[in-house]
Amino acid sequence: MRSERAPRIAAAGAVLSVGLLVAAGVAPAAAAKTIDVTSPASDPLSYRGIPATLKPGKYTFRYTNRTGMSHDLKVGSKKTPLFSAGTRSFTVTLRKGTVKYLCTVPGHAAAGMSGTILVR
Ligand SMILES: [Cu+2]
Repeated sequence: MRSERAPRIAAAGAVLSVGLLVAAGVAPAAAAKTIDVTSPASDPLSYRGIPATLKPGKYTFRYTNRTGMSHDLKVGSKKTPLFSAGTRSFTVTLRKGTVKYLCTVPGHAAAGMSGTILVR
C-alpha cells in the first residue's frame, strides 16, 4: 500500500507556518502580479501577452478583447465570462508544472487561442 501521509503532513506544516506569519503581523505572500492580455482586431483568434514561462505565484490576468467577437480567457481552473468588447479580469494561483490556457468558444482554441504556460 502506497503511503501519501508524509507529503500531506509537510503541506499542512507549510500552511500552518504561513498562518502563523500572518497572525504575527508579518506581511502575507506578495500581491498578485498583473498580466495584460489582448486579442487585437487585426488577429482576432489570438492572444497577445501571455508569457511562456512564469514563476509560481498569484496572477491577475487582465484580458482586453478588441475583436468584436465573443471570447473568453481560461487559465487553469479560472476564466473570464464570454464578452466581445472591453476588459475582464480574474486572479489565479499558479503552481509548479504546466498550465493550459484557452478560449472556450468551440473552434477558437484550435484556431490559435490556446497554449501552455510553464510554471517553474
Ligand atoms: Cu474565442
